[in-house]
Amino acid sequence: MTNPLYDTLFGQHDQSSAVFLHLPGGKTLSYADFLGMAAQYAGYLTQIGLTPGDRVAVQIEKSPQALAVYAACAQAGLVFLPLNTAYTAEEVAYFVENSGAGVVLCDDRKHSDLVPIARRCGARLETLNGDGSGSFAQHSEPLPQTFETVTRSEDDLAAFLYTSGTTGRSKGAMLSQGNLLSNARTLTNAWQFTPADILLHALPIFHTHGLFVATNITLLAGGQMIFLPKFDLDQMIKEMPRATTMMGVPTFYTRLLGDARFTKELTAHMRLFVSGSAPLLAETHVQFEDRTGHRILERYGMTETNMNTSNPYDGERRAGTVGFPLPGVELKITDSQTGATLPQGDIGEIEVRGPNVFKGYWQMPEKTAEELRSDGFFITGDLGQIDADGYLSIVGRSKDLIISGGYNIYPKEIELLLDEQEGVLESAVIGVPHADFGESVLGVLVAMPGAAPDLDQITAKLSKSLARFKQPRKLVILPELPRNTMGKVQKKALREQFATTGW
Ligand code: MCA
Ligand code: AMP
Repeated sequence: MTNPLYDTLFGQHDQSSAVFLHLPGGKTLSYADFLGMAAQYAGYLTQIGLTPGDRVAVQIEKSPQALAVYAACAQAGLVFLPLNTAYTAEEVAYFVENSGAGVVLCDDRKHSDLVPIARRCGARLETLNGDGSGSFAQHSEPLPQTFETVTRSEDDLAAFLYTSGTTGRSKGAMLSQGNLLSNARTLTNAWQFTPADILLHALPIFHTHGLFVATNITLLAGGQMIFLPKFDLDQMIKEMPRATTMMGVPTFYTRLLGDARFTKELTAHMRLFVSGSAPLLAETHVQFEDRTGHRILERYGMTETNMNTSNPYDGERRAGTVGFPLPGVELKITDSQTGATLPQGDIGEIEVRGPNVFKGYWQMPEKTAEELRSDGFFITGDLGQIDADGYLSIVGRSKDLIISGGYNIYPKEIELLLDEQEGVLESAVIGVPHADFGESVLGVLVAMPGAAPDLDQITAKLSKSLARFKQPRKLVILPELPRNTMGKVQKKALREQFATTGW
């Protein structure tokens, strides 16, 4: 095998006229046509001088073309670096600079903002729009629909996914071909995916869930995807009858349950519903079963590790738990201070080891060493407890993290910006309960003596720097922040204070 990731996920289909994607408007795209487009992209990326290991940063709308860039990177041995389409130019600048990307692909709307950034970073800027148009597509179009796959090994890097950090600086998680492949194989088996599966795909494809979980499994199994540009309740309900499986964040499930058209009849033919990326309330699990007769299969993963645990396909899917370690994944609950393994039933830090665990953070050896032990165990920052039957529950987080609608938001990044604003002495950002997104962002400010910070002006300023989903939904001013005797801000006390305010 010359290139394990490409050959296993993509190359196996290169002569296949079977449908890969169902697209809006009733169009379909076959595996062979998809791979022909990917080969043209691989040809162009190589023609412009990229060589194996170079990074390709991509901030484009969800489309077959966007997925073909992923395939092209695998085929040409390049590192695929997808970015949230909601990121501002300021945020993108950091990723391009930090990764040293050789090429940046964006859509027409972002182009003028990214020109100076690409120039400063010495990256080539090309456009690729959601409808498939753009300079990248134009330049690739005349090239052959075949490309000689570049030889790679399982240890070679396939993707960087940036994850924010508790220090406020994003870190590029380096994922190898072997990381992605091992998880794809494990999950395809665990969840019994076959060529007969049609996955209803409404997740974004710049994160692990929509890209490596949903897409890699479908590719490996040779199935099909109903590829929706985003979650849209009407579309989900319209397309459900054609699907066999669906994957989503908890917000997908609560939104579906909130619609009277989502009935037992609509889902009777479905084989599997998977949830992850954020905690699924046990109450949602129960309501879903009452309404549809299906028990949602909840699993647990991270950008750095892909999927770690899953409820069983056969056997009891236990509400409020994330199931058992997947085959090949070792999991232990440890004391956060000493690292010692705790007795079964105790609450502690979740640590995982296996072929799924990433290779470290790009050019951040110290950060890597803090989280990835020398024996290969990764310290997840999640707090867990294993019950007598071996089911893992996630009971909290040791890391300061907010998960809103499945997107991770690190308070520190927002606090650093708030602290710079006029009249602000200090700030604390917390997650407060939100009926739709699970959690949403609240910014608590303390004013400088005699100052009266202008909250509207601060909100407007943040919108230039931060993606919309990270922006506080509300800012409040307190006379002081609660602190413990060591002077550390007590976020738990703040969360309790604002828990019932209903944002
Ligand atoms: C959109 N908005 C959000 C979010 N999404 N605000 C906070 N949190 C969000 N997640 C903003 C919009 O910009 C808009 O701003 C307003 O909220 C309302 O947007 P709405 O139309 O309701 O949102 P939407 O477009 O329907 O999106 C909601 C969504 C989406 C469907 C839940 O966020 C989504 O697809 N989330 C999935 C994220 C995901 O794939 N996570 C996996 C990470 P305005 O107020 O200006 O109108 S991978 C991972 O976590 C690990 C590895 C794992 O285990 O999977
Ligand atoms: P990310 O950094 O986007 O990869 O997010 C990973 C984090 O999402 C994990 O560390 C958990 O805190 C959270 N997460 C993922 N799946 C679940 C789940 N099923 N239940 C609770 N939290 C989850």
